[in-house]
Amino acid sequence: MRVIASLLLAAGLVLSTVATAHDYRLDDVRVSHPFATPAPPGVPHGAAYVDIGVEGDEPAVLVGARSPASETVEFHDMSMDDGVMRMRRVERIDIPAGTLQTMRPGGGYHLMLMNLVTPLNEGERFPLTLEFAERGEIEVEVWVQGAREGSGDAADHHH
Ligand SMILES: [Cu+2]
Repeated sequence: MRVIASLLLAAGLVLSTVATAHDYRLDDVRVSHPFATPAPPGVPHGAAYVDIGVEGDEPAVLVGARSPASETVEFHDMSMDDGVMRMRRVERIDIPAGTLQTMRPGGGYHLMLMNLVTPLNEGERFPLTLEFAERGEIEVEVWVQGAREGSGDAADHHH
C-alpha cells in the first residue's frame, strides 16, 4: 500500500512539473520557462522573460531573437535611474559560464516584442527563436501568463 502511494505521489509530481514549467537545451545552454505577460488589444509591445543557464565552460551570448507574435524582438534592460524606471535597448546579453541569467517582470533584462501582430491572451502560447553567438538557434514556446504566475513557475523550475 505504501509503495503504491509513493508511486502515485511521484507520478503526480512529475505531471505537475510538466504542467507548470518547460525547458529546452542547446548543448550546454538551458533555457527555462519562457513566458510573456498578457497584452490586450491596443497595447503595441509585449514583454517576454526567459531564464538562460550556461552549464559548460564557455560563456553564452544571446545576439538575436524573433517571433511570429511581433514584428521584431529587442533586448531591453530596465533599471532605476534617479527614481525613474528606464528601459534601455541592448544589442546582446552575455551570460558567463556556470551562471544562470534570470529575467523577471519589474526590472533587469527582458525581451521586448516590438509591434505585436496579435494581442497576447493569458493561456496562449507562441514560438520564439533565440540566436546565440557560435551556438546557433533554438526555438522555444512562450507561455502567456500573469507576472506572478510566470515568475513563480520559472523560479520553481530551478529547484
Ligand atoms: Cu522593454
